Amino acid sequence: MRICVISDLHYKFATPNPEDVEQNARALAFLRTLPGHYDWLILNGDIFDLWYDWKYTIIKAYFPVLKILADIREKGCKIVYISGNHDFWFNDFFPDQLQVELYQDAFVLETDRRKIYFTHGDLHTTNDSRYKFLRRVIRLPFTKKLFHIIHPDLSLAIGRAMSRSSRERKIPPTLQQQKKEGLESYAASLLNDYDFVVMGHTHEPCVIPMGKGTYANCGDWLVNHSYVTILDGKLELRRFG
Ligand SMILES: [Mn+2]
Repeated sequence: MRICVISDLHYKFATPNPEDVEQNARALAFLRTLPGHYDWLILNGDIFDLWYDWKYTIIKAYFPVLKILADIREKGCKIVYISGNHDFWFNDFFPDQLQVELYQDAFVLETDRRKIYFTHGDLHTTNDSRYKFLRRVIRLPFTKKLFHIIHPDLSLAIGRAMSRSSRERKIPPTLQQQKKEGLESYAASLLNDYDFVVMGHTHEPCVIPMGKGTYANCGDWLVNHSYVTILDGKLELRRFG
């Protein structure tokens, strides 16, 4: 089996500065290399900077990405999408239009004598009860409904401001360290039962042998342009370009 794992692309629906335009373009250039090359594509969270699909509406700036996902599906590759902390408000678009399987927390795949655990990782930062509370509130059916009933242009303007503020807020080194250590210790706790644990969220690519298995982090597409492949049971961290 040929598996490709990507996370933290943070594809923007509004691209006001040249850096964002360049990031989106690079992400697309990479995605265009995928159709026909894999059996499984695992989208491990934070692919879009914000996702919402309304009853009759999707976000048009995402069309190029969705077109490539359709091409990937057409070549017979299965696509699994695990939500991150930027993309969690899914309705029926992905399963109905692209036959993408959605998972809120984690996905397990057993293939080539390997048991693999995929999750974004945002639940596993240590000492982050504030975020865990916020995560629960933001995923409540009521909050989702609220986003649903205001006009998409307005809800996206709010969403954009929120996602920008979370991005521009400098992550203090201690929080980044807590993220990294939290994810590593969560991986360690799983690696007696799994051969590979693959996460994202820290934006720091890594491959770390632990216990009987390996913890890998896909990194990100803002700085590292990195991703993970598992080809016939062999895991590798790669960089694009
Ligand atoms: Mn994240």
